[in-house]
Amino acid sequence: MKKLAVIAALAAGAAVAVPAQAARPADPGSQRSAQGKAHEQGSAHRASSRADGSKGKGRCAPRSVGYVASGDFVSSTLVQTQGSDTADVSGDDRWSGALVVAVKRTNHHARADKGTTKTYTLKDAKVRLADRDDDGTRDVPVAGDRVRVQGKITRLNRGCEAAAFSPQLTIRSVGFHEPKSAETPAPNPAPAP
Ligand SMILES: [Ca+2]
Ligand SMILES: [Ca+2]
Repeated sequence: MKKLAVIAALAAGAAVAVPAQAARPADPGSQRSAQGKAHEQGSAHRASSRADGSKGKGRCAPRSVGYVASGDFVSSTLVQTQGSDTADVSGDDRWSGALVVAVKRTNHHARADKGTTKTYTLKDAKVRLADRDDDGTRDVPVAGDRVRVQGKITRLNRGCEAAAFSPQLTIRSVGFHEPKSAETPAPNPAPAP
């Protein structure tokens, strides 16, 4: 009877042990897959933190740089928005509206507009008009006058995600001058053959 009981116990033990052994090979596999998942999550996390870094603050935040362009005045819809009540003071004068310029020269940050006819939108910008006839009062500009615009434009550093970025241009001041050809004599024409 005792023997049988032992055998039964062994059998029972074996019976218990078999599923345990059968289950064991699955464990390292599931551990591996769990490790694999953890590893994948880790690299995904690193990748997302890289992506966040390229979009967020730090070196990929848009920064403001100087914008300077000059060329020929084409047309404008500028109206004076500030300072008209102090006719004897021009420093407080501000103008808003559209200003169309045939851009000929630019600084580095405005180079994309060189050679184009660009419409600038001004909001309370300083505008210095030229005294075309030297009578002491500044005059309305005419097409062909020289004009120079200055302001700020936002840009991204090289290597930053630029797909969703559009530069913001703010013109702060505009200066008009008479055409150069009216002030300086034209160069001598080439002698006829
Ligand atoms: Ca004024
Ligand atoms: Ca004048």
